[in-house]
Amino acid sequence: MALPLILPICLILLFLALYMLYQRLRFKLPPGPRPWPIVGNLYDIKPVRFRCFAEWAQAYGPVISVWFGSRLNVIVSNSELAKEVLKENDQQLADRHRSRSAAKFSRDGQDLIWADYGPHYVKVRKVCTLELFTPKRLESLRPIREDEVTAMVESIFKDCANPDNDGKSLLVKKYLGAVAFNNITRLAFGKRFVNSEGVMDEQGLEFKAIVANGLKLGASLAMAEHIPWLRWMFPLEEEAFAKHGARRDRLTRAIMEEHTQARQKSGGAKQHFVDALLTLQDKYDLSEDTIIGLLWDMITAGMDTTAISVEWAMAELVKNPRVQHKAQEELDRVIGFERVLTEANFSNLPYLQCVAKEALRLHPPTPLMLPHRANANVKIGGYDIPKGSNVHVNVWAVARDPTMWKNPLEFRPERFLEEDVDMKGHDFRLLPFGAGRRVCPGAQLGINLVTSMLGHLLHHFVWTPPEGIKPEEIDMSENPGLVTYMRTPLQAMATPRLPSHLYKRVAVDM
Ligand code: HEM
Ligand SMILES: *[C@@H]1O[C@H](CO)[C@@H](O)[C@H](O)[C@H]1NC(C)=O
Ligand SMILES: CC(=O)N[C@H]1CO[C@H](CO)[C@@H](O)[C@@H]1O
Repeated sequence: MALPLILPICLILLFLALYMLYQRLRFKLPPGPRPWPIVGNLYDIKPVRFRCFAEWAQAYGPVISVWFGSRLNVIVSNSELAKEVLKENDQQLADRHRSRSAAKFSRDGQDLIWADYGPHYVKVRKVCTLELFTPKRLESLRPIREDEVTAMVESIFKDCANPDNDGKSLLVKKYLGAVAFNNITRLAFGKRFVNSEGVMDEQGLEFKAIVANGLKLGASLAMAEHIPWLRWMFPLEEEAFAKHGARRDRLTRAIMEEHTQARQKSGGAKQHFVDALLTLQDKYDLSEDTIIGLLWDMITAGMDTTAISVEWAMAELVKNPRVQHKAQEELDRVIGFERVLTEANFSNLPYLQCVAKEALRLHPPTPLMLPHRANANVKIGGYDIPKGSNVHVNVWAVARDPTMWKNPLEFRPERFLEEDVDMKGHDFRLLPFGAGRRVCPGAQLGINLVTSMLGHLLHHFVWTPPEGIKPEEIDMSENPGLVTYMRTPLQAMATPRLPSHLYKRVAVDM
């Protein structure tokens, strides 16, 4: 039966094998593990990719080739090469590789995160830096962040005080995820989908379902993703993608419509991203697809990254009581026992800032950043990187490089008091937000959120391991994925340490 089918498949296979061979002969590619025909190194890569790539870098050197199917991926693992990628060759390496799901969700890069470098990208990035992430707007949205962080404190306090929870530890992630969800959706959409009793409304449920469904769709493709000629076998997925997109657009349009009506009624625009984008639509010539894409970029890029960073930081603080006490001493000295901290106090809390930085050094939430793609042939570390290859910087490995860092595996925030190291893309030893043209536009917002959540958690509570667990027994291994959760979500005991009237949410209505 299948003869007419087998022949073209064989031809395609042959073509792919020859193509890989051609690239390997024509170019001086970085060294790496030996690829298999068709699948390349896909079956050699261990699930926690950045650890696997760091091991290979030990064996083959700081720049390696890894084949995902027939596509070349280059991973660099030291600060010198990170600089070559993100500074010297920044412009040639500023395109994005879009996985199939990313391509679908972003309508082939009509948003920011998944857009290739070009006029559209430059325009949208300008909207971000000149309009959305300005210090002024971030400052005006600060009450929302403080509302959400104090709501988190209140909800932990209630759970601690509940006699049913006596002697039980808390699942830390639950609280962090809620803040992140509410905070970011509120900054972006200007909506709180949860009422004061913690009950989520219909739009909120729809919203959550869309986020969860997106993750599921994104994860379902691993095989067909890298071996394009297999895709015809999965027609159902195409339909699922289309449905998902339509559902997302419907919800977003409804929210946008609410804002437009509110604006017409009140005559003034609010500070939320959705209002900003709608009022700037004409000035920057933004399509509706782009506005929807941008709003969802903020949700996907901002939500998990901040919650994950705080969870890792809390795990380190439970493991290192010395650091926790020192941070609490600073909070007591600067803020005292009669007030709660605000973002205005950060500048007087240098040690707290170092704790956040040290956590982002050891546990960057996107250890391989996002995949950059070469739009021209370039040279990195003396090797050829052909146009169309993907380039990753293993920022996790760079920040643990023993030739750059003293005792790199030790959680010691003091290192940043001794030597101030920038983490927003100016110092290539520490790149949790990337660097160059594609650097994270939400870096300052992310740092504020992480520092604020950590500060409140430490000022209000003492954190200890669950009963019967020693600090050194906490599992610090990572879950596989583009963003790196803890494999075993952190469980910890929280003991209040301030007068009880300070555990009230500071609600704002905006
Ligand atoms: C601790 C928190 C965060 C970390 C560690 C982080 C890290 C990163 C990294 C590594 C990249 C990729 C850079 C590259 O490809 O070179 C990125 C991109 C991005 N981030 Fe963040 N991020 C955080 C929070 C946020 C927040 C709160 C927002 C917005 C609400 C945000 C919005 C974005 C966007 C839109 C991009 C795409 C930029 C582009 O492609 O040009 N991020 N982030
Ligand atoms: C903390 O910030 C508040 C304003 O939010 C300010 O009144 C107070 O003086 C600050 N305290 C310190 C020590 O910075
Ligand atoms: C629901 C809401 O708008 N605010 C939440 C912010 O995050 C904390 C974290 O637990 C929740 O308790 C709040 O309800």
